[in-house]
Amino acid sequence: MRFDVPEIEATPADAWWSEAVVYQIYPRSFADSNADGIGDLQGIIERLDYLAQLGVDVLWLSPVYPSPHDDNGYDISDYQDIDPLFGTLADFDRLLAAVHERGMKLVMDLVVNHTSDEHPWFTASRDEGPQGSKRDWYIWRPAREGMEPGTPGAEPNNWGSFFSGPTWTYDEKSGEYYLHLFSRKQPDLNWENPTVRQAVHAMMRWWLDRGVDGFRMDVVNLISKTPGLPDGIVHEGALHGDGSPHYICGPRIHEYLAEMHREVFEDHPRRLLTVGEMPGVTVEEAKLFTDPSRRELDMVFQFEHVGLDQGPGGKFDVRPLKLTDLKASLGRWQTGLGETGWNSLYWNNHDQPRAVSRFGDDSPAYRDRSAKLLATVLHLHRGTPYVYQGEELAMANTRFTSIDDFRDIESLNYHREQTAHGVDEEQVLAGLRHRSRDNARTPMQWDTSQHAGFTAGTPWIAVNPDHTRTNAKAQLADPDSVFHYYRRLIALRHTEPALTHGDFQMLHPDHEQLYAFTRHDAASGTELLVLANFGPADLTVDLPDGWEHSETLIANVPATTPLSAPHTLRPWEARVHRRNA
Ligand code: ISL
Ligand code: CA
Repeated sequence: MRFDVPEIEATPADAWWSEAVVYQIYPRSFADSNADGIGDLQGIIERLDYLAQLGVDVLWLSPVYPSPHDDNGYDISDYQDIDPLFGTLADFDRLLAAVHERGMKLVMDLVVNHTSDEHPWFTASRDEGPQGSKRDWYIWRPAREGMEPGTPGAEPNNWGSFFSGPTWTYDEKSGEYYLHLFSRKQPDLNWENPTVRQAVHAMMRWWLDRGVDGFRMDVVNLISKTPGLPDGIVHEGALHGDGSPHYICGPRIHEYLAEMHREVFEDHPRRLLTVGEMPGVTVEEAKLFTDPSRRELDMVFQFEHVGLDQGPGGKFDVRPLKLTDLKASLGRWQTGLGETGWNSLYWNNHDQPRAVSRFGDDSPAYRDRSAKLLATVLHLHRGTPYVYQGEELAMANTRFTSIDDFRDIESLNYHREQTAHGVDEEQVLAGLRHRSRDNARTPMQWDTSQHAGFTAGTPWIAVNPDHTRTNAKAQLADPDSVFHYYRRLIALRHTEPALTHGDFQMLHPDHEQLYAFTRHDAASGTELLVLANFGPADLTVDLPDGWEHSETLIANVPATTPLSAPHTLRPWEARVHRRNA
């Protein structure tokens, strides 16, 4: 690995993070050291050897800043401290040092589309009224023309929030509304104001001076809004207007990110990692964001492949996924960012259902094998892979009996809004069981003990009862486990240049059960073939020419036979072959 490269590389494949695997920690659910039921920094420190053994290069921490936790820390009330729930700044410094000692890096979550409504910037903006010096740090508007302020429908526009309800909350004292794309406790910052941007840049430099290695930037493509904040279209069956065309990749987004690069990253002595989370971003936009010559971001999280199994009713309107759609989408991103730009690769995170339950088969027979298949497919794509805590164990969606089992504001608000509008509760719960973000947020499964070794107290959200079957302790002891399979895949990224540099070519794009592609690296003269059987039935495939005697690099079914033409793959079998080319 090449660390500490001071300049922007001509091609992303030359940057250190092109050979890196990132591991996402959701601190609240990772490891609790003091038995209060909530994961903390000391808990992470105690588990660092586990992560070093897995072999990941970078840790991304979901937010650990002071917060009222309306949205589990994505509502920040102080950007330059640690929430006492998680520890102290001194604990953070110890964590960072311990991460660096093990040769890993640490990336912080940067949440600057919005703050908490308890951040002093917002309380000043609200309480000092329209003439106050911080008023235009946020987005305040009067009621709609001719409407009585504070009455239903009087909001400045018709946008619906990500977390149900309107995006506006009325402040009686000043007689105006503030904008919040997420919860009412997450007011949007006004990025049009240069003082806001400077304050954000200064805060980022403060963390870099502390030694962090980069930022994952929360919904960073939403920070520029269309001037005038026009109404959105009201889609059939929707309760609010769709404001997204007016805030996704808005008019000044590239300007803001280029400015951030200049002000924060350009002169920094260390080469950092920056990844922008970007709902609704297109390949064309992503290419602009990640083109090294434009000096904006290193990579983005796109959302296309996690939206293919939803209907017109949105994320809780669950539809079956067609493998051909998944391949068409991921394949297009591979090609689109092949020459210029760089992909980040993920199946799940703290906002998505568990990968094995969504894209694989979490029945006992195929759970581990299909989890390994998903890992194989993802890690063999071109880009930087992200592993979400527990994914390396094949952690699955949990069982939710009633609404009382949920904790996430998105799920709770959705349930309240839908049932209030007369939607059948069973139908609402069915959607939530598949898609609630709480599926990803159940505690990390360390062992078979009562709360899976996560806490000696009462966990803030129930552990998945399947931890007696799926846990780190058992998997560390089993050389065929999902954990050890991930470890081998991660090691391959460090030793096999074709993973980083190879061109991507999709094979059989119209096949409904086979995910197959090649990676060709001219410089090292190697070619890789990936074959994955997405289903519980045997599958006989035609091989491309000349692969019969190739070497097996990795496979999820033990004692695999040599490749033959035609070749039969067993249920959920995935294998990678290598040859000189
Ligand atoms: O899960 C979603 C809501 O339907 C996503 O659209 C999610 O809100 C989106 O990915 C943005 O996520 C990020 O910002 C949110 C926060 O709740 C998420 O946890 C975070 O990852 C607001 O800060
Ligand atoms: Ca704790």
